[in-house]
Amino acid sequence: MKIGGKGRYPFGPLRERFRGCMLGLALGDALGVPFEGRREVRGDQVWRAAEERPLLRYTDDTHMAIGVAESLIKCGRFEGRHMAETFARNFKEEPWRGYGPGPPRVFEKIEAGVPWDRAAETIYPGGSFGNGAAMRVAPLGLYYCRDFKLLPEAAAQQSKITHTHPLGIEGAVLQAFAVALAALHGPIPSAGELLARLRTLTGEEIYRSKLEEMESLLGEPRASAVALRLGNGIEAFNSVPAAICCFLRHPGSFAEAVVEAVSLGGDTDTIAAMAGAIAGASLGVEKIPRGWLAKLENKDYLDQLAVRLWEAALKGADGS
Ligand code: AR6
Ligand code: MG
Repeated sequence: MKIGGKGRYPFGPLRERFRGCMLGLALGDALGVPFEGRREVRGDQVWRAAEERPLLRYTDDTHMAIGVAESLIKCGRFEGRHMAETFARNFKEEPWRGYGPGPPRVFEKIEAGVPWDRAAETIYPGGSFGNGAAMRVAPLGLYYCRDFKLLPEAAAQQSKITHTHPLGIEGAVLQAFAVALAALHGPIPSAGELLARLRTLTGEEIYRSKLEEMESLLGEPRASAVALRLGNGIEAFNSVPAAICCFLRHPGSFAEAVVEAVSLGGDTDTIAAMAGAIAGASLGVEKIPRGWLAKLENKDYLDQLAVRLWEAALKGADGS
C-alpha cells in the first residue's frame, strides 16, 4: 500500500491504534522522565526503572496532549481559542507537571484576554522553537489522519498557541504527520517511503537534512550515533527527528522504540513520548507491554479519551 495514498479505512484496528497512540505517548513520557538531562542511558536501566517503579507518572507532554484531545472531542475540529483555554485551565489544575518556561507565561496572557494566536509571539524573540508543540500534537495527527489537506494547517495552528517560531511549528507538523501516517497504515511498509513523504513537508533546511541523514542511521548498531547526528535536546529540531528515527529503527516493537528513545539521553521524556505516540499509532495498544500499561497513571482516562477521539474522527469523516 502506498504511504499517504487514499486507501481503506480499517475501522476496527484503527480504534486500537488511536488507543496505542495516546497510551504510548503517556508511557514514553513516564518512562523517560527519570532520566531527563542524562548524557546517555543504558537500555537495561530503562527496563529496570520501569519494573521497579510502582506508578508510571506522566508530565506536561501528556498533560498537554490530553488538552489537545479534549478540545478536539468537544469542538469536533481544531478551534484555537477553545484549545488555548483548555490548556490554560488544565495548567491551573496541575501546574506541577513540569512545564517548560514559556507555556505558563502564554497561559497567563490568554487568561488576561490576549487572543490565542497572539499570546505566544513575544515570549521568545522570533517565537519558541522548543518541542512543546510537537510533544502534544499526536491526538491532532490521529484526528486528521484521513485529511492530509487539513492536517498541516491544523498542526501549525495548534502550535501557534504557544510556539510561533517556524522551527517549532515545523517540528509539530512533522510529528503530527508521522502519527497520522502510522495510524492510517499500521505497520509501515517501508521506512524510505515514510521518510520521503515527510520530506515533502519540510521547508526548513535543518529538518530536511536530518530526515535525509536518518536513512543512514536505520542500520546503525549504536543508538548513540542517533543522538550525535540528530540531537537529543529540548529544541524541536533536536528531538522530533530523533523520535521519528527511534520508531523507524524498531518499527515492529513498541518497547524497543521507546527504550531506545530514552537511551539517547537529553530530553528523554519528550523524545520517548513522541516515539511512543508514533509506535503506538502504528502497532496498536495490544503491542504495548501489559505490565507497563497496568502501572500508567490515569490509564483509564487516557484510554477513554482515545476511544472518544476515534468516535469523533469517524463522525467527522462521515460528515454527520
Ligand atoms: N531562542 C532561544 N531558546 C529558545 C527559543 C528561542 N527562540 N525557543 C525555545 N528555546 P519553551 P516547551 C529554548 O519554554 O517547548 C518540558 O520539560 C529555551 O531554552 O517554549 O513547551 C517538556 O517535557 C526554552 O527554555 O517550552 C519538554 O521537554 C526551551 O527551548 C519541554 O519542557 C523550551 O521552550 C517543552 O518545552
Ligand atoms: Mg521533556
